[in-house]
Amino acid sequence: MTDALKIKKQELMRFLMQYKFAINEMMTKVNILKQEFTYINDYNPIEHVTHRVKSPKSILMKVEKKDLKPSPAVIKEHIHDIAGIRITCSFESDIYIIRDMLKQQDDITLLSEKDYIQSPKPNGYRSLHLILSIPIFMSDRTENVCVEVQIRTIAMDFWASLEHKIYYKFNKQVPKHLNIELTEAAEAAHKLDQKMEKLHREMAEIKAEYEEDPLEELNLDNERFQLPIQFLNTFLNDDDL
Ligand code: 0O2
Repeated sequence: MTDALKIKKQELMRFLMQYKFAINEMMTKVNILKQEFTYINDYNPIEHVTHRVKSPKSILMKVEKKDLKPSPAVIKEHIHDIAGIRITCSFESDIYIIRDMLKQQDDITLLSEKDYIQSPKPNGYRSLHLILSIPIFMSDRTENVCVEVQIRTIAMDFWASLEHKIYYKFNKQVPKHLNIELTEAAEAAHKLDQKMEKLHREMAEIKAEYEEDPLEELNLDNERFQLPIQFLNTFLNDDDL
């Protein structure tokens, strides 16, 4: 490899690293929100989280598709899903709670939002897409980096994964009857989400009525501690001051 190419490869690595760091920052935030929410509301709104940095090959394909000048500055300005995070929730209402929790963080800027839940795509695709910008503190500079966050339910994710496989299996030319069945399946997934949300609400009401948090016990990050009542009293006194 010539020296010039080596230098270019290093630059490319530094370019992609900002996206990796942006994902790391966002993942820390998501994990904190998840733990805090779980403590306050007594259930975990996030089933699982996946992330990826777009491959150089996929970035290049997007550059060509969008007819962009292949320079780092142009790519950074126009391609917003180089860093991608997908958050899968149990219930549709959780999606908007997580969106709001992310939006209100001081160092996060919401650049755009596409709500394919309120307005599904014609094929039935549902998901909430956010483009967020987050500052990354590098050794010699601060970079504001875009991260695409897709938030969806388990049912939406199940459907999207299968649809994605079918789409690529048929090289984007899906037979008509499969498209119709996929749209029907999306509708069934949506009905399931509505049913599960209703059950979840009913359960929450019952729980609020019958369950009490025992005072002498503390649950911190799934670890149970005995809580001496004297300690609790001390804490309350300090807090009152
Ligand atoms: P990958 O491999 O998932 O990253 P953009 O090209 O991003 O500037 P666009 O198309 O308006 O503009 O973006 P949009 O609508 O926000 O959707 C981008 C991503 O959402 C896709 O990424 C998919 O991950 C997902 N998505 C959107 N529509 C569908 C759909 O009909 N089915 C499935 N399964 N996923 C969808 P990429 O770049 O296509 O690929």
